[in-house]
Amino acid sequence: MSKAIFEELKTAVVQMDEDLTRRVAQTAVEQGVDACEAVNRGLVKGMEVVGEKYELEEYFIPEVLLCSDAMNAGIEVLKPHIKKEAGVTPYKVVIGVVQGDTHDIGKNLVKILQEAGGFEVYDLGRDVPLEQFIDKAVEVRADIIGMSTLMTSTMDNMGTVITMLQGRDLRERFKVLIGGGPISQSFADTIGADGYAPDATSAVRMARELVGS
Ligand code: B1M
Repeated sequence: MSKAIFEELKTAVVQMDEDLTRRVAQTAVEQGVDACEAVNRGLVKGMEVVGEKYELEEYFIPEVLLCSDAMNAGIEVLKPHIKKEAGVTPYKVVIGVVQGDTHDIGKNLVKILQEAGGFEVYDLGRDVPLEQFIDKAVEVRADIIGMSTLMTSTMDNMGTVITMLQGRDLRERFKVLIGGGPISQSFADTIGADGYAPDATSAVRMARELVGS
């Protein structure tokens, strides 16, 4: 049963159908389908197909934007039903998409799942000036700085933030977690990040590991 709903969510995103995505998400909620799974196995899978179509030049920017609107409509319905972990220490994460990059769909998913996982998340948004990651982390006494990027042209900005942390003698104060399409464990090792996660679910797991919770 859940499998069919996941497939319908995926198709609705690929078909750019905001209303249908919202309706299927609502059905998922009514049928007691796990909301987190509906996001990961339905909506995200749909966006993956959209990414492939974009690369094959079957879809262009207007279509991609309509698909992401459909995905966001589904998330709006499902988000209040994502199970929150109660009673965990509220570790703080400052998260954002690095300067030069406006892709924020993945970062938004990471934020939602980290919040559900009990973290207090400060979202800086997208195209974030690099100093802001550090200034905000200092201001809120964050435990983790989380950076996302989808573009090869902006991934080096993550290393720049780490260099800036070292320059301000703050490197030991924050754990640095990174992710996004072109990011890999070996890139994380190269720039000296503390953790890398390939998807939103593992971003929660990795954040926990980094703070030892
Ligand atoms: Co753009 N885009 N795009 N785009 N876009 C890509 C990324 C691209 C790979 C497509 C391609 O050409 N093959 C390419 C980058 C190429 C490269 O650098 N090598 C690209 C380009 C070039 C561009 C423009 C420059 C196009 C142009 O204008 N000529 C432009 C960028 C402008 C800018 O930012 N300066 C652009 C614009 C756009 C849209 C506006 C149309 C739209 C973005 C809408 C939005 O985000 N609000 C868009 C989209 C949607 C895509 C694709 C098709 C899909 C990305 C996506 O949302 N995936 C993408 C192609 C692709 O990925 N196959 C493409 C779904 C999302 C759930 O996955 O973001 O990977 P993802 O997030 C995952 C994981 O990566 C991970 O968890 C998430 C959830 O599981 N993760 C983290 C992400 N952040 C993390 C942080 C963590 C941990 C895990 O810790 C902190």
